Amino acid sequence: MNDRQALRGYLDFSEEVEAAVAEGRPVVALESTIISHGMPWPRNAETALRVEAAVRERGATPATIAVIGGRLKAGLSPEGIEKLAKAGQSAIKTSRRDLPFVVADGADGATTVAATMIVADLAGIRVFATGGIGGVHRGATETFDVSADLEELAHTDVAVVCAGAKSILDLGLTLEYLETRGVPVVGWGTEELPAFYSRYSGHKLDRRIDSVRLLARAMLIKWKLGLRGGIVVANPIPAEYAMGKAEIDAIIERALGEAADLGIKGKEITPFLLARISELSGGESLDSNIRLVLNNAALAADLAVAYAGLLREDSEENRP
Ligand code: PSU
Ligand code: MN
Repeated sequence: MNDRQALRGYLDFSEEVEAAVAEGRPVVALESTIISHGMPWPRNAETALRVEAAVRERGATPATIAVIGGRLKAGLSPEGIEKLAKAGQSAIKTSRRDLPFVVADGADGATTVAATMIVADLAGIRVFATGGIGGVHRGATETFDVSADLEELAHTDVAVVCAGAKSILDLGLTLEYLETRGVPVVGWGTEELPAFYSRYSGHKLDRRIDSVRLLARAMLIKWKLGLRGGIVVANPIPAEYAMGKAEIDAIIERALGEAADLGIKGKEITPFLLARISELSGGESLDSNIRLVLNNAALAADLAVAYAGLLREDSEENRP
């Protein structure tokens, strides 16, 4: 039994994703915690479907990733999306440590960036789009709260297109951690790490990239050299949808204060903050959030197209 057959015991491909992967056509993985825990019903379901459409529009196949009835899914049906979207915070937020248990229980799980990377990798998908990644939380020097997303980026071969990370995190420490673990963080058309709702964070990046072809080449080279791990592609929110820094900072501070007062920690903290920020900003942050995810999906699709093209050229060149 080869690896792919062994995987069949746990992983289901949607028909379109299976065909695209088999034929070497571009595929973009999409996460599902952003659906259940990142946005309120019904805009979460609407957005998930729009994001899939945005990927298709640019010539790639979307593979929304989740666990349904204990099966890993690479490519979720609209019913699957709706199920997780309606479940909201009661869906199991599934990161690396949770994955085997959600499968063993035959349960439904919404996959985080870390778990989505794992399933994408198993499915042979190298490009993934989301909103924001997890990172080093503020106060982590006391709490040790560092998202498993960062460890996953250190060893799983998937490029993650995101709008940076929310400043609920300590963005400076997040960059330091990624540097230590050898994870490239590149700015798409920017020298600065974007801060999700805002195009700017004040943290300079080491590398700006303006060409998907170059980025795809770097991915190919990294993995050919056996330099395992992901790449963070930080894509700033389009200026017209960005929020004012003072406004969003005040909301984030308030949400962080409430979380501290309530003693919220562990896997609950990020979903709590996401939901409070959305409530406190009266929907404006939700609009920005949706726009930036669509923007990331389009870039990820372009990157997947470029990467698939390079892989094809590469295999033709190396044909005996
Ligand atoms: N940050 C966001 N939106 C999100 C998340 C983080 O701006 O939806 C979700 C992602 O699924 C991410 C997870 O992988 O939260 C990180 O959770 P934790 O910090 O518990 O690792
Ligand atoms: Mn955490």
